[in-house]
Amino acid sequence: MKKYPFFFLIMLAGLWMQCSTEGVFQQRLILRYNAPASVWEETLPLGNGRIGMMPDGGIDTEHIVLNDITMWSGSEDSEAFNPDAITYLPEIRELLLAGKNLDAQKLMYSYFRCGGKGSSHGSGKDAPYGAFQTLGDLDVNYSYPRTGSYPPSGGVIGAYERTLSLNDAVAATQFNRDGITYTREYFASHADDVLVIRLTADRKESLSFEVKLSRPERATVSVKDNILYMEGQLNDGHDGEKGVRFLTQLEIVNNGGTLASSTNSLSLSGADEAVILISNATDMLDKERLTTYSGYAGELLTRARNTQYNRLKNSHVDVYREKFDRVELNLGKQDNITPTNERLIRFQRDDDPALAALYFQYGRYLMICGTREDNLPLNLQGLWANQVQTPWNGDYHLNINLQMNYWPAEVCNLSELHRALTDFTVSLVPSGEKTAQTFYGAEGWVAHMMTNPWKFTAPGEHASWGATNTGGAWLCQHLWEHYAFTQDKTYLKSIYPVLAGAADFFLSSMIREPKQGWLVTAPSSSPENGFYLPGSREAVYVCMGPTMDVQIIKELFSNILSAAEILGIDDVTTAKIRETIPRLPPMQISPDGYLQEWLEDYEEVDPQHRHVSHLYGLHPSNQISPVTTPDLAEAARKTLDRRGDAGTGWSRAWKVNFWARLHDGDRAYKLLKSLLEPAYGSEVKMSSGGGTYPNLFCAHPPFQIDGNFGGTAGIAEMLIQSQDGYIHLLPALPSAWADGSFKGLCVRGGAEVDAAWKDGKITQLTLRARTGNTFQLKVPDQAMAIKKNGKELPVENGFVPVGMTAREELELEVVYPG
Ligand code: FUC
Repeated sequence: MKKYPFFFLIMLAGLWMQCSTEGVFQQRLILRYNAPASVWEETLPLGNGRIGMMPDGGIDTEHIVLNDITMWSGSEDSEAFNPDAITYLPEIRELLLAGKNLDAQKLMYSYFRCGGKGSSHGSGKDAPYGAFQTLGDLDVNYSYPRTGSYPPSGGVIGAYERTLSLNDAVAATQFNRDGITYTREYFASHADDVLVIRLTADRKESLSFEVKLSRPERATVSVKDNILYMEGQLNDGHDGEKGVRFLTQLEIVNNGGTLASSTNSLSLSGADEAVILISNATDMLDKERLTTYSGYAGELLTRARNTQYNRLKNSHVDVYREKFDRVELNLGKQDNITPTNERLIRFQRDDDPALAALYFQYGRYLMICGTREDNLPLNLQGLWANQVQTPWNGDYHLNINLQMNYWPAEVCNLSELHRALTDFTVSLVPSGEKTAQTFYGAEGWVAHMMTNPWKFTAPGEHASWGATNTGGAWLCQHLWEHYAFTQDKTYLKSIYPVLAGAADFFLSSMIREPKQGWLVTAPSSSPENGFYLPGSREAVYVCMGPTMDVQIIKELFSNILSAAEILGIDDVTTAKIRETIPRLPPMQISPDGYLQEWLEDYEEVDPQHRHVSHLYGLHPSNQISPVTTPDLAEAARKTLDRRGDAGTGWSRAWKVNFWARLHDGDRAYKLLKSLLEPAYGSEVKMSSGGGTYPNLFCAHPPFQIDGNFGGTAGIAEMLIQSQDGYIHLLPALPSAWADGSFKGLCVRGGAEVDAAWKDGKITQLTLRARTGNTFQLKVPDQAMAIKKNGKELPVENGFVPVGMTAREELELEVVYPG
């Protein structure tokens, strides 16, 4: 190897650091704490999309919560398809047509609901519905060498730090105890599919600890040949044998010291170094795996045991970085010294732009670590749970929450991870068809307000939230968006029948409302808000044609027509859709100037309700825009003012996206700030306490991961938009982010964009086409022209058409006056 003088290397390192603060290289992105976690919401999440762990970094004892995304109790529930419900449907509809919503609702509560126990109001862990559950707990008891000082083993602790590097998905705990520095590194390998913890000390023979595995219920722990086993079977909810079975294996690979075992623990004493390896598998997705689940857990462990720690770590980092490094966001120099919990508190005063960038990248980190193509989608907890009865069963709520989890997938350059959701949607179809037939005598497929890995698609047991029947259709938006960003026609062809099936349900089940003759869903509800009928103070939820349903159906219909055109399809469904679109209700503005949430201008039970369902048309759909529908945009603005800026974590996150779509950067920023309000406590609250925990997990409260992804998507919406057929750079840039840069954000039509700006003006712009296409670029505000190779490009109505071939990279110059 050529030898470089030392000073040259120093210069290179200096240059690298300088560049890295200027955004040319990925910034160092670190979550840092100066004490062990005292509650779970301070622990640091690690994961590889299938398994995960959250260590608390304790000094004498360490508690590490373990997770597997397939740890679901329950099993398929044929009782959910309630055969009697349909006999009440004509009467419910008659009552709705006569304006007797309250009577219709009473019938719904009693009869038009899933059969069986449904979700058991979020206590479903022992019911067929089931719950996403923690895998268990790893507890480590450390003992430390005697120091010889007086008093002996003083246990003086110094230089404690606990970190999570977003750059390489590795967490670390380090401290000095009585003069010895102890270091622990933790990661959930993206390459070898095991959990890894390495312990070292800077003095030989200083490492001694005992490890135990446990679980609050349904687990047996044993030891054989110095391997710790934890195995069990979850409740299938039917007193049967169908529950998910799991097997965890743990092994210590030691350098020096003595390894010993008891009936339920392993211990090591006086070692120089140790690596704890944990593997886990369940039989939920066995059919798709080559081996059985128990064989798989053993295989993973054997492979990891035979691999050097550094190789394990390097290959993990390589696989992870391939995704993480696709996107950069630089809003200022990162402060990697101040503890993250303090930065979070200070953010309310100092507006540290770099913290917003860290939060954005944390959302991408959580997506890369929480989901993967071949497994279940991220649930309400993502992949991370510390309970066996998680809040709301840790399931898949389809009236905002599951969808929000995947909002960043495309724009944040993690398109392949969207497949977890799109494949899951496809898997709901057979159950959804049965639900359409059983409850409505309708064609196609439908999913209501919530689902689980057992493909629950029936109406929920409580009509106030369970009646919404556009859950599946909302998921179909994601099927289309994946195409819009990738332009993958083979994929589009494969999902076309799913879109068409969702449309068939509405085409065959909507009824004609009497006043205007519009076609509407009935019965339905506007998630989860109620209203008063004139002259009554009783809350009503059940209605016909809530605005959100109409918007979702319109979008589904128009996506199908676009897909049909691309694929050259012209069939009965497309013909019916063309006929039906003009018969759907329009969006209506109330006499007070709000966008109406329901067909009628009812008074809401809770004007500040966390759901803002009728603005689905503003975001995630594009039916309301300040450019194309200014009146509706103004009504949306008024609606948001009336709803207020508070709410649960995910509600605040959605509002960041709304204001970004209204091109109001400072208001979007205000909402982002409220999303980042420091939160404590894990008690369920429905209208207060939303914000962000010390580990940057979103607080509903309790912890619910959707707000993290909604926040990340919201930041992306502030920087780039492409929903209206053109690329809009910095559409909602807040004054707090006057200077910055990003790399690798994606737009519909199939391109990546890099941009830098100063005082809000674009100073650098690069487009990278993934597919050959013509991209319409909106001339940025205040700009005069856009140049390519020094030559001005022609402008058509404020847009510059940029034709590109696949994989072409283009540098453009934005010219401002002066
Ligand atoms: C819906 C929301 C709640 C919560 C729950 C998981 O019911 O209204 O706020 O997010 O899902």
